[in-house]
Amino acid sequence: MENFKKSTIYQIYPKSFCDSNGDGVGDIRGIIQKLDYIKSLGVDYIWSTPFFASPMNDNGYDVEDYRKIHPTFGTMADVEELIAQAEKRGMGIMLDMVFNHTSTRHKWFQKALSGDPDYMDYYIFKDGSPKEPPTNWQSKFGGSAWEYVPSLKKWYLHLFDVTQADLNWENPRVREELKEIIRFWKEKGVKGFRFDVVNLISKPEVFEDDTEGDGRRFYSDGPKVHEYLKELTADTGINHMVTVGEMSSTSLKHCIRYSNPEEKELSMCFNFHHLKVDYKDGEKWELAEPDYRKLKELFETWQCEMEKGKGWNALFWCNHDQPRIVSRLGDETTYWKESAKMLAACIHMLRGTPYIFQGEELGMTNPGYGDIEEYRDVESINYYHILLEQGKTKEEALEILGQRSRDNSRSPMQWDAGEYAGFSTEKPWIGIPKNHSWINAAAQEKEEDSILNFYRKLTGLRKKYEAVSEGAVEFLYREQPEIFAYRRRWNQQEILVVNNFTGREIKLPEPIKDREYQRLLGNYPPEQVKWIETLRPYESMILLKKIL
Ligand code: TEU
Repeated sequence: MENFKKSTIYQIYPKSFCDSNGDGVGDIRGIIQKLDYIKSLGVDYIWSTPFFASPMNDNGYDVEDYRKIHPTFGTMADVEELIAQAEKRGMGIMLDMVFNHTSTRHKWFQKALSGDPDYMDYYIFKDGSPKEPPTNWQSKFGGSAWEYVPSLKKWYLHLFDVTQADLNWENPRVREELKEIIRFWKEKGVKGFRFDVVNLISKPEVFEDDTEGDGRRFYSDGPKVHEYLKELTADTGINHMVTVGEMSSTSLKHCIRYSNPEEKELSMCFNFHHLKVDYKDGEKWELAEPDYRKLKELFETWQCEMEKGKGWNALFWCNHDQPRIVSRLGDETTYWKESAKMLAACIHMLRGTPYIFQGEELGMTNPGYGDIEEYRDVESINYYHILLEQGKTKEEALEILGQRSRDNSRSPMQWDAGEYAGFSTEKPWIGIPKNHSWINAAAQEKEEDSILNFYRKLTGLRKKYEAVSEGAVEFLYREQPEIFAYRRRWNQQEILVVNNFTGREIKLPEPIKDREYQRLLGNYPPEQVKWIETLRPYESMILLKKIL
C-alpha cells in the first residue's frame, strides 16, 4: 500500500509561519523550532511553498535559482538541517517545484534577453507588432499574458505576473534542466514534491485568439502534458515518492490519468472546482453565496469517479491562495469552534490525502484587512485597480478583496496572544489579525476540546481505520445539500460521517439508530438518545458501525 493513503500533509507558507531572527519575516529556522508542534498534529509530510532565490514579486513563485535559498529564509545548511530534523521525527519534507515558469531574473531568461537563441528557446517568444500581442490571452493576475521586448522585437508569454515567464517544455533541454533540479533535491533527502500549476506546461501547437474565454482552454491539460509528466517521473525516479500536482481549471478525466498509479505520473492532484461554488458565474472577483448543492455534487462526482478510475485526490479547503475556510463556509462568530471542526471532519474522512494549511488547525479566520495599504499580494493589488476601473467604489473593491484576496491566508501564524502573535519579536511584513488574542496555539494546547486537538484526532482516525484510508465512498441524503454525509466501507468496517453545513438545527431524512454505532468523534457532547433525529448547528459526527 502506498503510504500516502494513511498520511496527512501539513502545508507551510514560510514567510508567515515563524520568524526566528526578528526581521518580521518567517524563515527556515523558525520551521525547525516548530517541528515538534507539527509532529504533534500526527502529520507525515510537510510541504513548504518556495523558499528559493527570488525577487519575491509573487512571494517566491518567481524563482531565480532553484538551487539557492533566498537569504531572508536562511541558508542551504538550514534547509539541510530542516530535512534531517524532520526525518528524525518521522516526517518527510516536500518541496514546491515551480516549473511552468521562472522569474525573468533567472539566468536563462537573462541570456534570452541578451538575444542568445539557445536560451530564447527556453521560453515562449513570438513575433508580432509592438501594438498587438500574439493572442488575446489574459494573465491569471489580470491584463495581457504577453509582454513585448523591444530589443528582441518579440513578445514572451507569462500566464502569471509579467516577471514570471513561461518555460518552453517543447524544448528537450528545458526538460533536462528541470530533471536535474529534481535530482539535486532528491539527493538532499527531500521525500516528495508539489508541482505548481503543472497541468499548464504543455502549450498548443498553434497560438490563436480565444473568442470564448481567457485562453485557458488551449493550454490547461495541454496536448503533451501526460507525456511530459511520465518522462519527468521516469527519468528522475520520483515514482516511489509523494508527488502532488496543482491542476488549474482541470477535468476529472485528466486527474484520473495524472494520479492512477498505472500511469506513473503523480501520486495525487489538487483541483479547485469545490472552491468556486461561491464565485458568481465562475468569476472570482464577484461575490455570491455558496451553493451547497453544487458543493456536495462536486465532491460526490470527484470522489466516486476518482475511485472508479483508481485516481487519488488531494483533500483540502485551505492553502496560501485561498481565503480561510471558517470565514468562507463556516461561522466566524457564534459557531466558530463547531463550524471549524465540522469542516475539518468533512474533508478529513473523505477518500484521498488531506492537507492542513498552517493555522487551519486553529480555526484561523480571514484577517479583515480594511485598507489597500494592508495588502501585499500582487494579484490582490492588480485586481483592486481592475475593480476600480470597472466602476466599483473603493468600499466595494475592499469588500471583495476582504473575501477573495490570497492575503487572507497569508497573515502570520497565531502562536500566542503576544503583541506579534508569537510569530515574531518585530512588526511582521503583513498585519496580524486582532483575534490572535483568543485564537492561538498556546490557548488551544490547554483546552481539551480545542479545534487543534480535534485535528489531532482526525489524523489518528485515518491511521487507525482502513475504511478511512482505503475504503469505498458513498454519498447519502442526496436531496438535502446542507447535510454533507457519506459512508466509507472497507471489508467489514463501516464509518458514517454526517455534517450539518448550516447554523440551524436540521432534521435528518431518516433517524440514525444510536445503538448500532460507536461514536468516534463529534463536535458536540453526545446526546443520550436511542435515535439521532436532528443535527445541531454545524454538528458533525463520525460513527463506526458496530458489528451486531
Ligand atoms: O497558483 C496557481 C493559481 O492558479 C492560483 O494563483 C490562482 O490563480 C488563484 O488562486 C485563483 O485566483 C500557483 C501558486 O499556488 C500561486 O501561489 C502562484 O502565484 C501561482 O501558481 C504562480 O506560480
